[in-house]
Parts: sequence; structure tokens; C-alpha cells
Amino acid sequence: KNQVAIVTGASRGIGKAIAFKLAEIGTKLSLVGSSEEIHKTREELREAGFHEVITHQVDVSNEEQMQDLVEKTVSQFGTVDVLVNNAGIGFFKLVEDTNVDEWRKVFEVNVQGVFVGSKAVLPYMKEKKFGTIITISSDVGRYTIPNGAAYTATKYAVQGFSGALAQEVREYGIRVGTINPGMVDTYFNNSEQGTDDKKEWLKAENVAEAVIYMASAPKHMVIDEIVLHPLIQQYPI
Ligand code: NJP
Repeated sequence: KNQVAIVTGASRGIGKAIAFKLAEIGTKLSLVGSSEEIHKTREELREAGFHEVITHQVDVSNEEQMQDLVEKTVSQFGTVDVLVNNAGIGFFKLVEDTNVDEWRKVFEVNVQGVFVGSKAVLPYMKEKKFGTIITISSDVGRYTIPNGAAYTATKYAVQGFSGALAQEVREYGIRVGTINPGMVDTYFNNSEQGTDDKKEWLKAENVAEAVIYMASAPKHMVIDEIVLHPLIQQYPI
């Protein structure tokens, strides 16, 4: 409660659901998206009665712009307590059909974006001796699947990044964790939300609830990882 959170990829899908859930518990929001749609999320939040929201049309892989928006967040709200690295893209192709530009782009957004965002908030969280950095990774950051090597590799990368960062910063009271969902009904991979074939999938709100749980854990506690699947998709544990 009464925290300040930056959420990336909040134009739609999981990030937008996270923004609404955080707003409902009284969080001040600084929202990031690479398209103009991000400003619509602010309007929808305002219509729902949540006014402590600022938005930034920024590509998460752009270090200068990410640092700038973190500074703007702190000057607007006085601090930053939570970063949710949610922005991500994905595609599913055989390795032999994947080209270097596709490989580079998915790494820029999914991996460089997480690095740049996390690095930008660290000085403020270290000074405050408190903070929570949550990355929306994926179940494919834990289990490999065929037909998605590039995307899978990005999610393994952010698992590794988060694990190492967690150990670097815990002495400053900063908690680092990942949320690893299976199939979620969003606009991911150029799909539509709410179609019949996704009825049994997780809802964006289910993932957002996990964020709330992590971000509101007592200060002495860190939730390293939450893995969640639709029942129809559960892997052997
Ligand atoms: O996808 P979608 P999700 N800079 O397409 C933004 C992970 N995940 O909500 O840039 C800044 O509905 C984009 O906004 P805009 C997945 O890997 C998903 O499902 O304005 N923002 C939009 O708000 C990802 O990490 C599933 O167009 C950028 C958002 O990202 C996270 O969940 C399963 C950006 C994408 O919304 C959210 O994805 C799983 C950039 N460069 C993990 N590029 C699943 N859906 O099944 C995109 O295991 N965005």
C-alpha cells in the first residue's frame, strides 16, 4: 500500500492488469509502453477513479529514456518502490526459420529491457534501503520447448539475471523475483484477447495477483519465484 511502482508494457495484456490491481491497493503508478496506447491506459485508470498515474511512451531497451522516466517518476512521486519488468515480445519459429534481426529484437526487449530498467531504479532503491524488482519471465524460462528457441533463450536469460541481481542487492533491502506463467490470454504474439480457444488459459488478472503478492510481502521476506499454469497445461512437477 502507498507504494510507487513502475510497470513496463502496461498498454495492454498482463501489464495493464497489473496496473489496475496495483492502483486498487493504492499504488502510485508510472507506466511504460512503446506505443501511444500507453496513454489510453492512463485515461482508463482515471475514468476508474485512479488519478496518481503518469505514462511514458518509451522503448524499454533505450537506456537514456528509461533513466529519464525513472527520474521523472521520483520527481513526481518522491520515490520508487517497485519495478515490474513486464514488457516482452515473443514469436514461435524453428531455429532454421529465425533470422538475426528477429533474434536481436527479442533479446533487446526481453533481456536488455530488464537489465536497463533494473539498473535505472537501483540507485534510488539502494538509497532508500528498500525495493522490489519483479520480472514477468515465463514457464519457458524453466522448461525448454521446441519451436521457440529465441524466446525461450530470452526467458532463461532473465532468470539468470534476476538470480544474480538478487544476491547483489539483498544487503540493501531490495527483493528480486520472477513470475513464470504458462499460457495467458493476452495479445501476446499478435494474438487477440478473449478468443474461444483461450477460454481455459490463465487470465492477465491471475498474473497480476501474483505481482501484488510479491510486492506486498513483508520487508523481511522475498518471494523468489512464482510459477503458475492453467490446469490444462500443468507440467510434471
Ligand atoms: O503480451 P501483450 P503479454 N518497450 O502483447 C509492451 C510474458 N508472458 O501481456 O509497446 C515498451 O498483450 C506492449 O505495449 P506497446 C511475456 O513474455 C506472456 O502476454 O505500447 N513496451 C504491451 O503493453 C511478456 O514479458 C505469456 O505495444 C513494450 C506489452 O509489452 C509479459 O508476459 C506467457 C515493448 C505486451 O503485451 C507480458 O506479455 C508467458 C517495448 N519495446 C510469459 N514491446 C502469454 N501471454 O501467454 C512491447 O509465459 N511492449
